[in-house]
Amino acid sequence: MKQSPLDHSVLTGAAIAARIDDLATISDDPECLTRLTLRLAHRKAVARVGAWMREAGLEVRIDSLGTVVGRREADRPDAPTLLLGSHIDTVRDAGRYDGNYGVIAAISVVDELYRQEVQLPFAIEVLAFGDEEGVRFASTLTGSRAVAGTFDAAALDDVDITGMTRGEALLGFGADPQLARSEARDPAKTIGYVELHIEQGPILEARKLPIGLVTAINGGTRADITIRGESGHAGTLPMNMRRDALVAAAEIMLAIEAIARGNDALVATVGRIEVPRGATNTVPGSVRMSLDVRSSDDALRIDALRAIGEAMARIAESRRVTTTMDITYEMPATVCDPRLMAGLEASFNRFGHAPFHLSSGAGHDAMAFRGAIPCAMVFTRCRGGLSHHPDEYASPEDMEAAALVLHDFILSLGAAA
Ligand code: HGY
Ligand code: MN
Ligand code: MN
Repeated sequence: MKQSPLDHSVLTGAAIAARIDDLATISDDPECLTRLTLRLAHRKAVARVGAWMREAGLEVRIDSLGTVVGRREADRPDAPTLLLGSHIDTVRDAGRYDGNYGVIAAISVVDELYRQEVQLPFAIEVLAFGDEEGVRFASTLTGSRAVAGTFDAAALDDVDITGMTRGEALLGFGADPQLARSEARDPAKTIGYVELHIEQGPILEARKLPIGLVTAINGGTRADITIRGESGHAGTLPMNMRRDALVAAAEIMLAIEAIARGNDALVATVGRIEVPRGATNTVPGSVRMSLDVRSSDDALRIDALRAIGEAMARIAESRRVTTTMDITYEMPATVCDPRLMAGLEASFNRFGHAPFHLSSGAGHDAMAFRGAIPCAMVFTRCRGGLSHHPDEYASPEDMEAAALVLHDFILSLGAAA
């Protein structure tokens, strides 16, 4: 517990980087950073982040979806609340900054307010969501959707590769998903949600800018594709008699790539493919693969999904296989709130940063607030644009720059109230 508000400041790039490195030691995999939602490493990270929140003077609780909620009261009753935060779950073999930076930076900002004994006319909540990546379960953003009031209980029936449902995993985590609806914040009493995040792309680095202001977050669709042909003996089945599901999948993947290459505002990825019960000497009879399609333009994304469906039908017919596509996640593009952006832009200017605007190709918890609570994001430069990769890196200087902007934004919000 902090001895006195005059302790050393943690609102520095070095202190943020040190905590990111500390949190990165908490992994489900001893070989690399993997922290999937509701697994043991997530539980340990919740404890570590909760301790840092308490040191920052926050009242800490774990909500019914496993989100760590650190709350700082206003200097008056019945005040609105400003939401800050990001996520602490990761992909497999992840970088350590994606999500974790935004949570740690928000804690550093609130810790500085506590150290400075700043009183504000609004409450602040720092939220460490634990289900942004959607790796363990098909759907995602359950924690942020619950806070935004857009939670869909169907997500509790998602199953992981062991057959455990999300609902069971939540109960095992000590959370009670039946209370999810009670997590919704009242939009009338919520100023907005502001998230700091690494860019996960090459634009800020290419422009030699440390930070940028996000205008919109691209919409995305995720699906599971199944292709069924017929398995057979690799040595005896003539090529012209085969209904090889994996070769059909290869042709479908190339068709998906060609469709996405057709428009700069579109990206499509097959990130995962498996041949259930496959063997070297067996012609693959069935294939399961993932699909991830994104665009800043929702109509373009929907049109691309239609074109992918048509290509699958054409290839299925020519190769005498059958295909199915099950949509597991759909999120329209999210436009960031102009008023929050204007406030952040004023802070950019006060620190002499060009308020460069860019859209986000990556999805974020901020998307969950779309249409419910105003949201805004600030990006930091990301070396080589690399992310979802162990070499992901953001410099302490750039991470500090975004955190100082957030701190200034909060003080100016308080002064203007
Ligand atoms: O997939 C994404 O864009 C995010 O990193 N979950
Ligand atoms: Mn992220
Ligand atoms: Mn990510």
